[in-house]
Amino acid sequence: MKNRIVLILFFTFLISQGFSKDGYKLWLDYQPIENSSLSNEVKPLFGGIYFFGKNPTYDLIQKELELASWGFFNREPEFKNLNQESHLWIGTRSELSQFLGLDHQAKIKDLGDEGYWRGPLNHNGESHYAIIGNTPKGVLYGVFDFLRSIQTETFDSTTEKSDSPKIKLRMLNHWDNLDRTVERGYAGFSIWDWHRLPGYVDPRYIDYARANASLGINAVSLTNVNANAWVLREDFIEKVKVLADLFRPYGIQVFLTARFSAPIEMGNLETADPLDPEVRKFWKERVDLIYKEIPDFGGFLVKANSEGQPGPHEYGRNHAEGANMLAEALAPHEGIVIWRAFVYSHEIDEDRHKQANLEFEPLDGKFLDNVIIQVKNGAIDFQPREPFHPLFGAVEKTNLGMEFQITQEYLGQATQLVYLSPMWEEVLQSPTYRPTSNATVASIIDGSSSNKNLTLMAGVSNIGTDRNWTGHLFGQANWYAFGKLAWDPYLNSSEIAKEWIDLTFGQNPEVQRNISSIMQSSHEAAVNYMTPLGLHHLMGRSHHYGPGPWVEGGRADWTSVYYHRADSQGIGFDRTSTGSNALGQYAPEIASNWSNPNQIPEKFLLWFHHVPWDFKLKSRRTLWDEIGLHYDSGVKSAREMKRNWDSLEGLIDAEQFSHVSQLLAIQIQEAEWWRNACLLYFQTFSNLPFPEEIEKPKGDLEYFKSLRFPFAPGIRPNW
Ligand code: GCW
Repeated sequence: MKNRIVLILFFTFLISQGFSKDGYKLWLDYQPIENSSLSNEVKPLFGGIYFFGKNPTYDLIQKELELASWGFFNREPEFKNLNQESHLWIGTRSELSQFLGLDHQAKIKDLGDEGYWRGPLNHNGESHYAIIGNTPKGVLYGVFDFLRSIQTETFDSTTEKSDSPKIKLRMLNHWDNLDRTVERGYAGFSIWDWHRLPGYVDPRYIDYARANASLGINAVSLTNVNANAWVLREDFIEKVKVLADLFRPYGIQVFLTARFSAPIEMGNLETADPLDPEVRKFWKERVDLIYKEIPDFGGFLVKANSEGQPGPHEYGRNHAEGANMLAEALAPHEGIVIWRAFVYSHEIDEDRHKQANLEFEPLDGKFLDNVIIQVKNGAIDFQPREPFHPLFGAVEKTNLGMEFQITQEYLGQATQLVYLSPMWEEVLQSPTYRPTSNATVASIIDGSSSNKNLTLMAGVSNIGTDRNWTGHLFGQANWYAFGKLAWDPYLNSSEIAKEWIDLTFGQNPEVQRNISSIMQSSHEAAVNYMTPLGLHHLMGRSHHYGPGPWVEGGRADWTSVYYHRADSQGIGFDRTSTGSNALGQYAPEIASNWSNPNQIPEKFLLWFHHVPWDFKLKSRRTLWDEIGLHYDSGVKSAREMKRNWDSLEGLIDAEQFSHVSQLLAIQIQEAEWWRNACLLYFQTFSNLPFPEEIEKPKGDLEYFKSLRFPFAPGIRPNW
């Protein structure tokens, strides 16, 4: 007993001293530098820092360097004058112009507003190390990269590095409600403490901004796309202003979601018709009011005419008329409208897969320049794996942005370790064949093949009030990878993972190898035990937690049976020309290739084809057997992930170890539950025995069907 108390006191002490790794510090945990040659190289830089200017961004860079110096060396950094011994030079190109040769000047200028250059700089026989941007924001990004290179032990004072983002808006979308619940949030409540704002400023806001800035995330939309007009009231704008003021020096612009019916709800108008002069006046005045408080306000993110949200269709107007009305109000202030393409209507009896293209293709060329259409990565809804959305490449004149979901609504929520970057990479690297023959999704959203300047990658946030921000420690890796890909959509997931592992778990090669293999296999594992071979939308109704392939009744495209279409003959959704022909919305190269069930990549087979149970796959096995093998292999991978993790006991921080180990045990149970429930259910259609090689599904289908989760997190209010 006494020993236990001593132990508890010891842990409490560790936590209070910040020794224990509870995840709060994210990837910005500046640990002592153990490598002595690196330490010798870096220490003098922290002993002689010189800023070439003064502004709020430099003030916070200074604070970051202080934090880092205490972490790396357990001592205060020294800020010097130019004439004293200054080793680390920090400033913009114009501030340093007299020290830069023409070639340096030109090189840095080309990096644009947000790019940075860092490297050795010699002056009067003295060598310095300089971090230079064209703006303070570029400098900030350079400093974070410099600190990261120290943390990952890749810093080299003799080489130069420059970088600049490929996408203009790199944005988090919070689905946070004003009552602090978070739609599809699995990490506690919203970090926006609206009730205590504007008076109380939670220190978390700063750490949130630091984390985002360290990745180059430069925009956030604070509120749920299922919007509440209340946030546009004066008292709430006061609160938003506090956040905007805090985020500004970190280079982060604030956006809000605009509820289309706000003119009725708060303007006492009878209509929200976008062509009505009073409605236009309402929005113009509201926008002017916001900009008076927040001069660099980003603009509005809008979900309209989708899942019951109000929109222009109520008034016989189209998306362009709706978006343009807001865009006109925002244009004088250089604000933009981000209009979501996630639309599907109750009335239209078309495969939901087709609806965005049906609504947006005819409007190509009708949207104002400050409108960007935000498109989910796939046409259905953030499923464990989706083919890329057919709107990418289908319009030429419209600005298109990407929407990924960082929060794991359909991918294990916060109980499962699923590293999402390989999934995003797969989408980004997909060839679209349009608008140019070598175009990929990445080249459309970074503007290089689509010739657009207004470019965007948005990620639906997985952040909440949990001490470790994301519920599952590995949720941090998804936030991290999203930021990295938004900066450069051509990056490689395993390299991103490596960097995050370095920053989170340190340098031990065995630890790195093991965790990297866990992360890299995790997405395919989840696809296998949830929805292999192109199956989709099999999750439990509304909360989307766990399997529910039997879900039927009510609105068809909210059920599982609508998507898998299993019957005694076979399974899958025929989206070829004999079915819904959603495939016809892709470029002819893709449509013709994928319309053949023997040619389509098998990972998409049942997404586009209804296939007989005895159809032979490339392995020469039947579809039924392959379905069994895939579900089973998913479970086996989950177990392998835990075995790998457990072998790290003693090599990593005990708190991190236990947190993940416990969650992996849950993940195995959930994977088994998925496999058992889905295979037993599908067997009622196939009437075939399970393949020999697999562990036979256990349990009772009726029991699985009877499970209910009314208190699962993240459920939509009134849903
Ligand atoms: O994935 C679905 C979610 C809804 C969400 C919607 C959307 C915000 O289940 O909760 O609503 O997508 O993206 O608008």
